[in-house]
Amino acid sequence: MQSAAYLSAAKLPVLSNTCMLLFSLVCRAAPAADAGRVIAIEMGDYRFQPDTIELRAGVPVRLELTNTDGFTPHNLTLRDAAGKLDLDIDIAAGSSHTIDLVAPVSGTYTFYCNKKLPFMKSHRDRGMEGSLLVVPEKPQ
Ligand SMILES: [Cu+2]
Repeated sequence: MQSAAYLSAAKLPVLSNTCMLLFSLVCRAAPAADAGRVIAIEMGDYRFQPDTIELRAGVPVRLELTNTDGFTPHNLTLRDAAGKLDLDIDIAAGSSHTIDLVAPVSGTYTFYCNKKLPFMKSHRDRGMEGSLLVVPEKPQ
């Protein structure tokens, strides 16, 4: 499945208008890589791979989220206190979803999976968490 963030709201009711606030990704190893970049994130075995992603503020990048587990649903939740980032994307086992994003504000954000079965540790508590580092749009 593939859709821009602003189009996915209909398919993902949990994604609100804030999805129009796209955010960009720039890999930690190559922060200069910019628009048009695709970052594949695998979700499986209670991990995000990679679990550290560096983005450049204001630059659109595509995220390809893939749940590599055969049975367990996962999720990507990413919110900041100011409400500029508000993602809550469920990915069924064995499924993928693509989203185009732009991070508007530099900073460090935590993303995680919000899944939890009753009487079990949450996926986040089992380690399904990562860091999103958004660097300023122009190198300083
Ligand atoms: Cu999960």
